[in-house]
Amino acid sequence: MMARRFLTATALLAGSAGAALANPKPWQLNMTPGVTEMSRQVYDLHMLILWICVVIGVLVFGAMAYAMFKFRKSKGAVAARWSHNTTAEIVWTVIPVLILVAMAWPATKTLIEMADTDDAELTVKVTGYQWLWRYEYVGTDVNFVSKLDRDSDRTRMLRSGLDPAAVTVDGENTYLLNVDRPLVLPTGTKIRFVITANDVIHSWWVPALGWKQDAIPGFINEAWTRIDTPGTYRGQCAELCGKDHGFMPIVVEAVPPAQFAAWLGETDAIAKAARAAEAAPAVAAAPTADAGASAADAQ
Ligand SMILES: [Cu+2]
Repeated sequence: MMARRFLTATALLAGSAGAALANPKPWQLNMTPGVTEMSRQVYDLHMLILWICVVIGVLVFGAMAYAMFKFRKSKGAVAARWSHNTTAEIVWTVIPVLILVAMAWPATKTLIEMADTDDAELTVKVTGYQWLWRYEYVGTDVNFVSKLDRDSDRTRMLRSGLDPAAVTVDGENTYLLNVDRPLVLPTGTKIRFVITANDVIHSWWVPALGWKQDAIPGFINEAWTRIDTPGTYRGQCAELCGKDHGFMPIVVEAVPPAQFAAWLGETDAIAKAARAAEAAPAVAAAPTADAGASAADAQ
């Protein structure tokens, strides 16, 4: 186990720094700072509010412990008899209100920024299904489903006898965390997601991007990202969506813009060729009378 963990750690170090920072590791505590400006803002907010809670906790429990110890009955302490103190009541109302406003201010600023999908350079439509994802690059013919990879799928079968720890990619354990076709995205580009579902509610969640967004049938939700670091970022469906909810992971492959443009161009050309072939099968099969007739009908 130790050796495996060491191997995993080495592989992560050898891989892209972004991925090493962003993907969860065994026994990891705390959130990931992620690989986008927004995910870092979310992380910083989380840390700020965590520390505010720690300070309040220490003060409140410290005061309680001090009072219980210092004014204990065995020392002859006698309880005070008064029941109201207007000054104290104002103070313990106003101070928490000020603290809440001080926390809500930066949180609201981040939420407003997260909701602003204007000026996106690329739009990807994400559709959740039981139990896989469909990705469409709006404005192109690139449209594919992304589902659990074969290794994980075989291993998860009841009584498969296969070892989940043996499902790895480059030394990283990817059991239930890998797909057959990842979502390829460019780095340094504002990408808008329009997210919906075709059957029940799912939720598209990649922790490294800093948000999750519900995929709801009949609704289109929006989100956006701008990924700083190339790498492979893994996520999962985050809304209980049926018996295979745990088997519809998400993989984002972030690549530099030039590499993305080449990938998109190539994939689009293949998709267009496939569509053309699909639209004209009867023409290709023209020698038979039936096919000839249906081709003529289609004209
Ligand atoms: Cu789901």
